[in-house]
Amino acid sequence: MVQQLEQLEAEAKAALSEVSDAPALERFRIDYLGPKGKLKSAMSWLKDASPEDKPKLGQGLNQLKQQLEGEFKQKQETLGDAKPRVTGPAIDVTEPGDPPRMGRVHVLRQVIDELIEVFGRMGFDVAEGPELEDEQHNFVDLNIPPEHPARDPLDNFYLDATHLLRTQTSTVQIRVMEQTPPPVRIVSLGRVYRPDTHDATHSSMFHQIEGLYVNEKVTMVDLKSTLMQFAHAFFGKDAEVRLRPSYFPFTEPSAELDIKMTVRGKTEWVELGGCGMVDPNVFEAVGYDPEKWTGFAFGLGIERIAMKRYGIGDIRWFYENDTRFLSQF
Ligand code: FA5
Repeated sequence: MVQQLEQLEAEAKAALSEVSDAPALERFRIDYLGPKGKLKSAMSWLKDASPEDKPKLGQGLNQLKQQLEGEFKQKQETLGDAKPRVTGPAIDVTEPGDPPRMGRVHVLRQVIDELIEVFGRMGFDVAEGPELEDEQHNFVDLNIPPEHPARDPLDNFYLDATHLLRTQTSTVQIRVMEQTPPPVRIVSLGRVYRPDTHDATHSSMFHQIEGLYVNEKVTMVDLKSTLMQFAHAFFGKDAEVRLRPSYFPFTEPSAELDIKMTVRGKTEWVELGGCGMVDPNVFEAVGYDPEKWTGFAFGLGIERIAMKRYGIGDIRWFYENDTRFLSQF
């Protein structure tokens, strides 16, 4: 057994003396000093050794180990790091990368785009107006008198005595008619602001779609059939439309648009917004001849439309930027 040890020592030293570069040194380390190396397996001789040989053999093995490790270290210092070096970049460029998280169009923007498309097919152009408005466009020209409760400062976000964040997209009706001679056929989609208390169906910032059609001999039939076409195109051919009498200062007669739909097995009438025939006072305010021109207008809440379309239970989810919600659309 002692002889075996001497043989191992001679063999290891010869192997080490032949090492001339870092890869060879690493091979030596694996062959002799590694966990599956020859020195490790030589340790198993101990259990077969006779009691009198055992201490000597143990000592010899330890000495050999220390010696080889010492010489290994020395060589390592002269030859450099013996561990296999990764040549090239430290990352494996052939590995498939983490797929980038793709963004997507916000559900409200998707609905807005679809509304533009649906009304575009019916001949409506898209018009835009400012979110920061003056009282003239938000109220006066829309036939909303100074004493009307809608003008209460507590019901509006006023920025100074005469400017406020628009409370409705009806302002764009005025801006378009001021600049365009009739006939006009536009939709306008955008943000509006009201200091409403936040709950599942109310937000202080939300979106509306405004529609305005002015021509000769326009009637309620045109209004209802346009809204019906929209409902069928957007909610499916089974959607039913109902106009419920209502009041808006800028339309006469006025109505609320309800849509009958089945949400999670429950059929109900859902209010989407207001509509009516453009009030002659509005035509006068923008310089249209009310004796000649007739028209209809409507203003619908886009969040409400989206909520009904997708069965979304809370308006606040649109604005929380929670990708678990947004990625569903
Ligand atoms: C108007 O804003 C009128 N300008 C609509 C109109 C246009 C009538 C043209 C006639 C002619 P109303 O205040 O009802 O009407 O609002 C319209 C819709 O906006 C509501 O039916 C609802 O869908 C939505 N809406 C109103 N307030 C909120 C709110 N706080 N949060 C979310 N949606 C709202």
